[in-house]
Amino acid sequence: MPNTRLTLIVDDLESLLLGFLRKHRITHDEYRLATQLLIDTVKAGEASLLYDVFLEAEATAIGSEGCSGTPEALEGPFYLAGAPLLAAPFSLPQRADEAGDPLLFHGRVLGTDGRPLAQAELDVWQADAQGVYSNIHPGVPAWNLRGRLFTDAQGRFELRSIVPPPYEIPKDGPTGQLLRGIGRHFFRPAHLHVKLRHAGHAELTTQLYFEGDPYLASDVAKGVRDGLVLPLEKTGQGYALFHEFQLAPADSDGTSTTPTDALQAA
Ligand code: MBD
Ligand code: FE
Repeated sequence: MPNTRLTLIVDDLESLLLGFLRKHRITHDEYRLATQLLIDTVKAGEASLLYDVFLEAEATAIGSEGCSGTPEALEGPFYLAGAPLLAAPFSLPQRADEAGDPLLFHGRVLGTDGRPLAQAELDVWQADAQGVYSNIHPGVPAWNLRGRLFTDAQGRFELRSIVPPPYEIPKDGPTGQLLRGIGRHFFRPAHLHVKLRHAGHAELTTQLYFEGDPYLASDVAKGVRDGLVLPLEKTGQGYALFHEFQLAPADSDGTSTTPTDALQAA
C-alpha cells in the first residue's frame, strides 16, 4: 500500500523540480552535472554535508515552531552515536597538549516547567582547534572531543573542554567546489553540538554559539538561532560558558507521530 505522506511530498517535489528545470531551461549537460555532483558527494563521504549545509537548518526551524524549551538546531554530518561515557569530574577526551583555550561549559538541564532534571544525558561533540572532528578527519585520536555525561541531582553539569574555532567546511570536495562556484564562503560560526536525553522528555539536538563570532550572521549552514548565542566569559584559566537547557515533555510537541515516523513506516 502506498504511503500517503510519501506520495504527497514526492509528487509535490517532482512537480516543483520539473517546473524548476523548465523555468531555468536546464540543459541535458547541466542535468548530468547535477547528478554527477550527487554521485561525487557520496564518493567523497559528503552526501550528508551537502544536504546539511543547504537544507538541514530549515527542517530544524520547522521542527521547533510552536515548541517550548531550548530551540532545536543542526545536527550536522558529524554526529556519532556511542561516544565515551565520561566519569566525574567531566572532561571531553583530549590530547595531553590539546590546542585551544580551556573552556568550562556548565549549566543545568530543566524541564519546560522549570524543574531541574537529574540524570539527564548530554552527548557533546565539537571540532578541535584545527577545526576538525575526530573519527571523521584522519590524524585525530578516536573520540577526541566527544563524550557523554549526566547531570547531578540538581540537574547541574560541568564539562571541561577547549573553545572551538569558527568551523570551515571541507573546501576541496564537491560541496566546497559548489560553494566556491556560487561565491559563498565556507565558514560556520564556532559551535558546540549537544544532544540531550531524559526519560519522559523529547530528545533535543541543538548547538551553542558564542557572542561576537564573526560568522553568526553569515553561517554557511544558516543554523544560528536566537537563544543559542551565548556570552563566553573570561576566567583565570580560560573561558566559561553557562547555559540552562529546557527540555519539552515527550508528548506535548507530537514527537510520537512526527512525519519522520510516517515516512519510516512506508
Ligand atoms: C558542521 O560541523 C556542522 O555542524 C554542520 C551543520 C554542517 C557542516 C559541518
Ligand atoms: Fe559542527
